[in-house]
Amino acid sequence: MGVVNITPDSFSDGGRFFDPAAAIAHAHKLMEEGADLIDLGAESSRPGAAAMVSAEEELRRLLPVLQGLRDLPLSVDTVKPEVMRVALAEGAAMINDINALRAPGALAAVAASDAAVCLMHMQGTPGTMQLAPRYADVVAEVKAFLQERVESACAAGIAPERVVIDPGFGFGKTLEHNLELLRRLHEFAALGVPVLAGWSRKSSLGTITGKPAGERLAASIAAALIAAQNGAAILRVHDVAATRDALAVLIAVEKK
Ligand code: HH2
Repeated sequence: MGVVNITPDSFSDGGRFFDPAAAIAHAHKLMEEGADLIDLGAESSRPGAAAMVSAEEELRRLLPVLQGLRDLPLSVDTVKPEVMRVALAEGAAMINDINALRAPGALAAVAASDAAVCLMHMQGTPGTMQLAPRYADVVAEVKAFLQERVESACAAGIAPERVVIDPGFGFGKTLEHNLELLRRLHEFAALGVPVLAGWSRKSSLGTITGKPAGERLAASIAAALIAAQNGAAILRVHDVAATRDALAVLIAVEKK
């Protein structure tokens, strides 16, 4: 899954693809590099992000890009049912919700379509989530949350074949929490649906390497490969070509 943020303020690529033509060109580039799916985000969820943008503003950013990329498999990264409904009507293949369809009306919006959905775990909200993340057992708590959300999605009429789960690296988690989740990612297979992992350029990698977001490629690839080895079926990344090369080596080794 290649990331295209149509935002002025995303933590790693904010402003680069705010112009619809730049976003469209970047999505095509990521597909040429080997992405299977493009994740379009029109609202930043970075830690400490200011007030959410309105649904109108999110759609104003999103629509020209969605309409310009009709031929590609698209995921739309949004927490708002209004935005989900429009994205699905425009043909989005997946809704990627960092809020796991908890907003009123979100389950129904996805249930009314045939699209896939990614249910992600987050403790708190983007504005506050990194202030004091706390868990007794991070893997058990994230798993229990995701299990409940998968059950809610199924109860709302979303077939389990349409559901993907994501522990939400960096969303209300310390470095230690993120590492524990990565180390034990294979335990999420017990929920019976594919696992998505997003480590690309995240601040935990900055803490480990001491590098700013623009210099975290090697660290991102290392984390992506560990996630793949630990069972992730989908990797959410900004750097598709380099991740593809790394994955090709893993696949070659595992083929034997
Ligand atoms: N991470 C980000 C955004 N959306 N969705 C899922 N399912 N999993 C993630 O780990 C995830 C996500 C944050 O990264 P980015 O899109 O680069 O930044 P921003 O939220 O600032 O736009």
